[in-house]
Amino acid sequence: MTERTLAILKPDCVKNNQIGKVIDHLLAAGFKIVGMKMIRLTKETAGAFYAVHAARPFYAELVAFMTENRVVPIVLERADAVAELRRVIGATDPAEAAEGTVRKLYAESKGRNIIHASDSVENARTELSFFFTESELISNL
Ligand code: 3AN
Repeated sequence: MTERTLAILKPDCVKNNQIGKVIDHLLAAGFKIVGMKMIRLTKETAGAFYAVHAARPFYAELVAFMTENRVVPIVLERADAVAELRRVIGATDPAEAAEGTVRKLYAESKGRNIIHASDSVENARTELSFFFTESELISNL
């Protein structure tokens, strides 16, 4: 079934000029871009986005990293988008990510891992509305 999911190109991706390469990879994997913007997260907005991780030991590091440069939230559409994007980006730790995945190709470490992807259909819905209004995501006729 056609689904939407959220990717975020993280500050390391923006800083290293890898936006184009990663977007190319996603398009080649059959995703259609239906929303995209470049923004700078604040400590408050990054903290709210990652609120589920608030109790984890790496939370402060994660919020600091996500605010160190601009990020590019992207809404992606295709069949089984949520599961497919998780497969295409690879494991959280690039050292454990499968060959040919975005994180294996471009990421540096578990903390600085280039891209975020929603991990469930329900979370995708919440995360899309965190960054985009309804009118920004209207389907093309
Ligand atoms: P994923 O991004 O693959 O869904 P999660 O949900 O386990 O991974 O973690 C959310 C984010 O927290 C990761 N993208 C990563 O940037 C960061 N993170 C996860 N584990 C660690 C860790 N052990 N040390 C530093 N940062 C981490």
